[in-house]
Amino acid sequence: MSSKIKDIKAMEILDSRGNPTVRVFMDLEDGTRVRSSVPSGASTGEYEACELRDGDKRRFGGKGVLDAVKNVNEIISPALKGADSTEQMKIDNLLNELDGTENKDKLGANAILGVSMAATKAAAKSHNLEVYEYLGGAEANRLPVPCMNILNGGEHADNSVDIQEFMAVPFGAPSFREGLRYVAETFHTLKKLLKIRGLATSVGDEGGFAPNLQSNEEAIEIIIEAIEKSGYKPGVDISIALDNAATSFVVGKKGEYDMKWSGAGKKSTDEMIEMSKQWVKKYPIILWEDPLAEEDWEGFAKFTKELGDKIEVVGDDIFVTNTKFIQRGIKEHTANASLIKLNQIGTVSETVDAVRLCYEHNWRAFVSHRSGETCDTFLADFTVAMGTGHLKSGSASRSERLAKYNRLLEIEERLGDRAKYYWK
Ligand code: 2PG
Ligand code: MG
Repeated sequence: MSSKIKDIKAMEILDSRGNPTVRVFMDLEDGTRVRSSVPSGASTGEYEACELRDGDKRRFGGKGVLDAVKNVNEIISPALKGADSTEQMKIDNLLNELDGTENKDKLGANAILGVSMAATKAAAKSHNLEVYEYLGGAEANRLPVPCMNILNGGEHADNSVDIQEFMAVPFGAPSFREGLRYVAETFHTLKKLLKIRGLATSVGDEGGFAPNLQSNEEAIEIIIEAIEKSGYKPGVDISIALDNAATSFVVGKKGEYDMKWSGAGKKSTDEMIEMSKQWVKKYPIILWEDPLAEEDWEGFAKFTKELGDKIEVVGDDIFVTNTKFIQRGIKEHTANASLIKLNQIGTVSETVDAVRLCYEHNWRAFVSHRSGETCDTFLADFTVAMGTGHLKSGSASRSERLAKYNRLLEIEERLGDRAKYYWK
């Protein structure tokens, strides 16, 4: 029986926002068949690998992915026929060679990633292994702390909150299962609290509530109340993580921010840092992602100098899971962690490289879904394989978010006594 690739086929499907995305089917000579689906971001970094969209306004407002599908079916599929699915690096290199551009502009990172993930899944299945076992080997036994995005703002919601994500982080729980319970309960309590105040309980793109609040601080305070009312201690059982996605606050020139949704108004880099320092003093914040914009490298370093010994400072748009930018960040002490999104860089091997680079320099790697998702659970297995210790996959609503958390429950159960759960 051979784990060689027999056929690859792609099709256009819809993601959780109803926008087109790529699904890839891979068949091996031994009869193995897998499929993988590619996610898509809204608050994207400028230097992310290219997400190829048709631009034909007559279909999905130009968001169709028929060109990417065609690239899989007509260029990638014939070139990869006969390649061994277990040779991940070789396959990913070949995909990059076929593309030939730095940012995967020709074939599209959505076409390339679909195939790259399918190869990992197919190789695992053909060897009767789970994806996390195949990718991570015998050491893959650490479950991530689920950073659950229970309140949405910024570009992920239509409300008066600037900060894109307010995450509940159950780092004090004894296991993944219990951690997930802690934050799911907090999510339900938060709903009750919002209802009592006459606020909306509709949800944003990642399944967190999206109420109109007076300020960003009010969002943090109501979450703290929800943690307490659920019977947990803020800062002991559950802490808070934020993603400003601050590139979306930028107005005019570098270092000028506008917290426009809440009306908090314009702020300089220094004022943003000052505000953050106050919040870290006042609230149980454990992690802060993209506190400043992707081009504000000096501001980021200043932020990390001020707060990096107290909290995890994560770069998302600024690093785009690209070792070139992470390397610069390490040199300039820009942050102390990188967000990890497979589709920002476009192949499994390059994503693994990004995680390894972080580890080599004592940085943390924070694995993330995208705001446009599918029910593909590759991310869950990838996180356990890499042993990153934390991931974010949205809230306790919307099945594309829960699919990853539920897969992690399965993995934890499979691991039994070997399963580990700790923050750092
Ligand atoms: C982020 C992500 C995921 P998007 O900013 O971290 O939460 O959002 O996928 O829209 O870039
Ligand atoms: Mg982000």
